[in-house]
Amino acid sequence: MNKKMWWQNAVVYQVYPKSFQDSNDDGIGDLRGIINRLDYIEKLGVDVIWLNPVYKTSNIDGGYDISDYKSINPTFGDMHDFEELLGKAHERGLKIMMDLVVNHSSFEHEWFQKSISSKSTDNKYRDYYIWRDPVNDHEPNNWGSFFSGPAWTLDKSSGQYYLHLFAKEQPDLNWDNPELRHSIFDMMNWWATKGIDGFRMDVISLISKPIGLPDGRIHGSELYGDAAEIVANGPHIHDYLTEMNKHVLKKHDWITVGETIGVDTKEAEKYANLDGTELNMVFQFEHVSLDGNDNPALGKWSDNHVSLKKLRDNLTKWQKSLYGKAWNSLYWNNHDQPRAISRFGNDSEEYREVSGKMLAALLHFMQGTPYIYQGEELGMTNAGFQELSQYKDLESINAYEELVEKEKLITSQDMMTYLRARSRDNSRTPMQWNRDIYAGFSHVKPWLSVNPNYQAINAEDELSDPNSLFYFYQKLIKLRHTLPVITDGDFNLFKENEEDKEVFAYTRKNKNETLFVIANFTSHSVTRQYDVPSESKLIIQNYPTNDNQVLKPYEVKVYLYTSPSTTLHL
Ligand code: TEU
Ligand code: CA
Repeated sequence: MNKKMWWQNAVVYQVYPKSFQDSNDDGIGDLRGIINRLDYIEKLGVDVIWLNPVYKTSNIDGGYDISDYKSINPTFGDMHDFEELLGKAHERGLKIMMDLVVNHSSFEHEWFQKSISSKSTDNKYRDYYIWRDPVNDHEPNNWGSFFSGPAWTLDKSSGQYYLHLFAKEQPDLNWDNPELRHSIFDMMNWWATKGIDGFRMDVISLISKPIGLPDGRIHGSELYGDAAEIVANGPHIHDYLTEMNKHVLKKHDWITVGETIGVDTKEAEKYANLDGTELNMVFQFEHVSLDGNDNPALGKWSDNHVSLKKLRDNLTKWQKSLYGKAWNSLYWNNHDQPRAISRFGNDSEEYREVSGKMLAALLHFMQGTPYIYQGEELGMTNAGFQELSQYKDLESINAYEELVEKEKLITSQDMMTYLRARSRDNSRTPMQWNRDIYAGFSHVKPWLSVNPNYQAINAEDELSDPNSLFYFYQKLIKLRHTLPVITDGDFNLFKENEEDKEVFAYTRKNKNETLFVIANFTSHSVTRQYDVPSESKLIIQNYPTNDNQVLKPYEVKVYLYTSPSTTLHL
């Protein structure tokens, strides 16, 4: 694959349907709501909408527990609504990428219902999931679930345990069974006939389990072993994805992105290789795992702030390692991560907008396909919940129970602080459309509280302000579509920037053009010596004025100039 693929020049907008727009006043977002907001998404200028799961679900984990891969969650609408959404998106030149959740299904899925019904060898569905006998009257191994508690649940009637890396209502599918794999490939091709434009593949790095299912490492005072690090990138992962590519992906001009927990740059080179034998790109987790708790037993639960050096080193590593070999995805946040401005910028009234613009520019001038999570383009912030009862996400609720009540590892007050910093609900609060009650998301009380700051942060106000964050994103997207160097240029940290604690600066360069991006990560002014050719154009900035060599709080400036000639003049 040498020519540029369409998705290398694309920008993706992520829609979490439950929180985007309610059209029928039940307090829950739906497909009709998305249809009604297509003008808004089109105006932003993105190319692709990634829809979080819209399938029939048991509703345990925000739709990531699918009970029927071929039907639509009735709370969101029906298949006609879906087809209408797809058709109307296509009319506007917007593509739709669906979520593919096939590491596990819901326990209510027909396959699991048949699987659990009997362990007889005539029951071919038994082997669609991962069943094991108890070991010394206990779970088959020490693995913990991502959502607290053990990763195994006993089925009393057969006396065997089934594996679930997530909730017990999300049993893991057995990818070592070829018939299961082909059932999934058929289902993917069935969606292809509907005309969808690709898949985001949920925890796809976890589908090939290690042989013998050995115990995981126990970190600190944790109760369970770490399954993720030994399950990720299992023995057959690349065989299974190559097979999927052959039976499904290579037949379609799709965008595909694997959500890949536990993937480093070496592994990413395989998943997202430029020969196109597996996936187009992956979501790596490194840059969103740098601010975890110093106590490994607490994992992601912390309110630490990552140092600029660590963040810059990590992003630089991904930019440089994948260059010419594989393709990056670029993201600051999504439905599982806290809001970017609250985490990496500054969500105070004074600096919210300017730091949001700085983060946006820094990411959007890197190489890869950028993902914008709904509300990011408005500068939405973390939820700020004060009560445990405001949280709806099972990960948060279970973690509180396990860490505060059961293990007594931390105080309730500390956990509330950590939830405010890291709960997945921070990004799931309803989209802020306007100043009406419930922010224009619904006319009734939404399923999750609206962030009270919707009076100050909402789409309607930003659409009427030419200097808003919304239009800044719109401009970044336009620049990506028009300046090839953003897609194909190489990446280099600005000289001697490796140790800088305040400034992140880099160049992108191809044979014609060079970009110079310089950003102040702090809330004070700094000065730096940098020279750009006198004919350089300042193509985007987040302050109305530019003082040479000075960077105001969270200031970002991006210069474009002709690449210095590399030919020798004798
Ligand atoms: O996420 C995988 C996953 O492990 C993380 O979301 C994890 O929960 C996060 O890093 C916080 O600790 C995917 C989906 O994106 C997520 O919404 C699902 O809950 C999960 O898989 C199970 O399907
Ligand atoms: Ca609704």
